[in-house]
Amino acid sequence: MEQKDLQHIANQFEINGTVAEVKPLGNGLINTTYKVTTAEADAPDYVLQHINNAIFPDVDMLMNNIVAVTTHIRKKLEAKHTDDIDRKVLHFVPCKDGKYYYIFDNKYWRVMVLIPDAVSKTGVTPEGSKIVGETFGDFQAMLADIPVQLGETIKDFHNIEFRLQQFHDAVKEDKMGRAAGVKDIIDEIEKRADDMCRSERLYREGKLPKRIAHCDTKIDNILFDKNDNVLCVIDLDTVMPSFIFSDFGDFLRSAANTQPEDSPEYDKIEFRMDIFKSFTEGYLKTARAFLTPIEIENLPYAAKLFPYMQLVRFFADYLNGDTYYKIQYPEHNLVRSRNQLTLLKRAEEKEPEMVAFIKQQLA
Ligand code: GN1
Ligand code: MG
Repeated sequence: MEQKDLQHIANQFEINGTVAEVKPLGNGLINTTYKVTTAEADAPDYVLQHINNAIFPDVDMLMNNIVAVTTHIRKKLEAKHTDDIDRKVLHFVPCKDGKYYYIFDNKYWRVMVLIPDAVSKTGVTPEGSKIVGETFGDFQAMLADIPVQLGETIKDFHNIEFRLQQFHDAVKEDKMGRAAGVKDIIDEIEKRADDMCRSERLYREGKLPKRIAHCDTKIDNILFDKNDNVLCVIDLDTVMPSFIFSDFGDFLRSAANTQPEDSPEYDKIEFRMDIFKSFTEGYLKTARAFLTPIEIENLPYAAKLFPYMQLVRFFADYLNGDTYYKIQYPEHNLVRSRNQLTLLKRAEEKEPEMVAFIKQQLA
């Protein structure tokens, strides 16, 4: 995209200062991001983002969610007299017409204030996992009493009954003729299906609430200052009503696996209890006050649900001919499926230890 178009887009938003330059920032896989530098030394710089409308079809809902969430968090921080609030919550900037996005060239764009001197981290350590647990527990806690109803930016994203329906359709259609060769995986999925739908059943019975979850819980989605203090949670596109299990389980699915999610070295896959323990300790510290006994009791279930759900999603995609997840070789989604199945089995073996650890934390 040309500099003059990028500057034109940036200028549709209510920014302070004069746009001097717009240049690429970071390397996100979903959205495309730019830094907007303003000419004046005392004016903030901004982040301009092209929103991936293929993954997030309802941009209106998406931005309504994000503005509701950031506004609510800001109020909470103000009530606590937190210092430096502008660095502790993202601040989105409206357009001159009041909307929080601008359409140019059939693409959706948004702007937020750049938080200066912030750094991000990647990788998994027990210390880092404890911070992730605390930070996302706090994020959920601040949103536990948000007064507005948010939308599901990806419908049924973490609904296991819906994911199993997609899997059953894929088996029935068997578009690629792959089902006969992978009966063992179909059986492994089927034999756990009933237990794994527990969350949706509890929800229907009114025993399990949906709250606001981030749904992409990882250390990469936290900004830190230069002294390693947490500033804020970022990447709010998947923030939506869900079970708290979404953040708890999906973090462990990726962080507690000793192998990458597409490694074919299944015998090297372990479910890391050191990560489980430090993450859970951090999470309970900030989330405990609002969690119900049923939510707490089902945290080990959540640690199994997410490898299971990802198995179901990768495997359905394999049967459908690999239309959702990008693949590098024909059996890639099958390898991912076997990897997640192995992780699930390793997590199942650790369940008694998880239960004991949580009990000890609450004592
Ligand atoms: C996708 O794009 P990425 O890697 O952040 C997927 C997640 C899966 C993950 C598995 C919108 O996330 O739900 O857990 O792949 N995101 C979407 O690798 O489907
Ligand atoms: Mg992501």
